[in-house]
Amino acid sequence: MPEPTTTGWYYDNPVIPGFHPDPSVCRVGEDYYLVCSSFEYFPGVPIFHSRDLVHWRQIGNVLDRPSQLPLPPDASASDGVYAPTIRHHDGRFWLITTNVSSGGNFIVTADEPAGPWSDPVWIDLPGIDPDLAWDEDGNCWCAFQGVGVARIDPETGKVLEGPLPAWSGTGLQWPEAPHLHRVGEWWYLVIAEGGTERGHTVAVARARSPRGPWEAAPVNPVLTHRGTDHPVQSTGHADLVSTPDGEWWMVLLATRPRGYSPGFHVLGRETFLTPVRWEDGWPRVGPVNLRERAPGRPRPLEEAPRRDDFDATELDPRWISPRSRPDDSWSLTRRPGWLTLHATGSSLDHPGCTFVGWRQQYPESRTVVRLDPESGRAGLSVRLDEAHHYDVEVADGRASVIARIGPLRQSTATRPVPPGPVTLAITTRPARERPPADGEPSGLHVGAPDFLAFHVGDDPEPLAELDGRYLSTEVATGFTGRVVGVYVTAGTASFDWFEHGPLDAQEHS
Ligand code: 6LW
Repeated sequence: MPEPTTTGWYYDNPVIPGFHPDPSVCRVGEDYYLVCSSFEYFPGVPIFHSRDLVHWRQIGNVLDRPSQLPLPPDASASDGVYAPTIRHHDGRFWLITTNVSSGGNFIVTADEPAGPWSDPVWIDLPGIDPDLAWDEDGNCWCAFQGVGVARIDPETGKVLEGPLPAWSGTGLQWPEAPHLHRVGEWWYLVIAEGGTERGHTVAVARARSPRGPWEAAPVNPVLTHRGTDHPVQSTGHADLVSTPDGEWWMVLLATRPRGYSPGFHVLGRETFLTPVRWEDGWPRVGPVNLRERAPGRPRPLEEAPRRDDFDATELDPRWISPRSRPDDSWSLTRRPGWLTLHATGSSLDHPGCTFVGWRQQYPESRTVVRLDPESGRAGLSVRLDEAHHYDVEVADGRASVIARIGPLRQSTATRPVPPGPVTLAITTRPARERPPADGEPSGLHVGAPDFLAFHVGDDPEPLAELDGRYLSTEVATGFTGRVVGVYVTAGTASFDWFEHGPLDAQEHS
């Protein structure tokens, strides 16, 4: 909760921590709505609501039916749904995005942001990162990676004019993430350049019409942290929004790398908020700080609970699964008050395994679950993808910690557990808080972004501790971030409750 000071209210960035990249935002009256990319996860495109741009609560997922999100069962990690754009026009919500695994660019619409959203209208336009904007004559314009602009019929997906080449940035790699905004007499084209890694930038051009001609800002990029020692890195992929008072703000993605050179970011690309200053008709932004002055007086929403007791009949929208979540793989009714999972695959190393999880949202975190393994093999896992995950699991009266790193898979520790329900926990801590273990080279120890400790039952000693760098984007590659969740790889198992929160704010249950 931000504290007022003599100079105003302040908030902490990122405003939506964890794997929430490529944010797009729109305002309807005093309400803001924001969406992010979701890649190979189902349901797809998380949607958030806020009344102050700072406090966001997830109200659903835009793509929550398989008919909206066709994904091949073996879609690669970080394929699937890329950067969406959300807009409100003519009393409806419009969302455009790309399924890079199946079908390309498409639009879905809804009367209410929490859904239901329509089935896709597919659009015959190339590339990724599509945008939507309407001009005063009611024409709908779609800008996309490259950057091109086409006039489309958003109801049918037909291209009516173009695509016309627009502005391709200043010459850096990957001109992408375009968003068109009408501000006064000008159309502003906000793009990202330089790639989504440390060289990421935001650049701007403007024109009198979406058809151009485009004039680049006198100083581009308008935002970058490249080459700095700022704790926030990779700033880019931005969208703009104005408040009812006429202030402008930018949402963008950025990372928080830690550990020794080259640094490792483990929570994926996160959503940050930063004020926009207009100077001589051009937006100026940054640096993007971990603590910023808030837009007006905060109007917090009710916070989402950090614990799920599985007392509902539907899964909370935070639960995501790689590629699909077949109806027969999970149940909240078979054993009321418990989440039951049935195995659909025999290993987390391959697509098709039963796993439901939350994005890891706190760098220093604690995740706890109460598991009844019943007759199954089940546990708690932190995953980047099939080739990068750490698991603590129970089967046949034993608890084990398993590390899968690239082509290597190892069971690192094991101990007996009594029959019946058992509590499993995973904590993530900064490396500095963990002295090197006996015989461990200290250089290795300081290089880690964090350490993960795996606990079984009431034992205060972890069953194993593992270096977090192997569950980072720099090692695993791709566009996602850590997801922590429950799984079953044989038979059936049930979970009584699940908690995920900051390390120091949680109580044991
Ligand atoms: C996204 C592109 C990008 O489509 O990464 O950071 C891609 N920007 O704009 C995947 O998130």
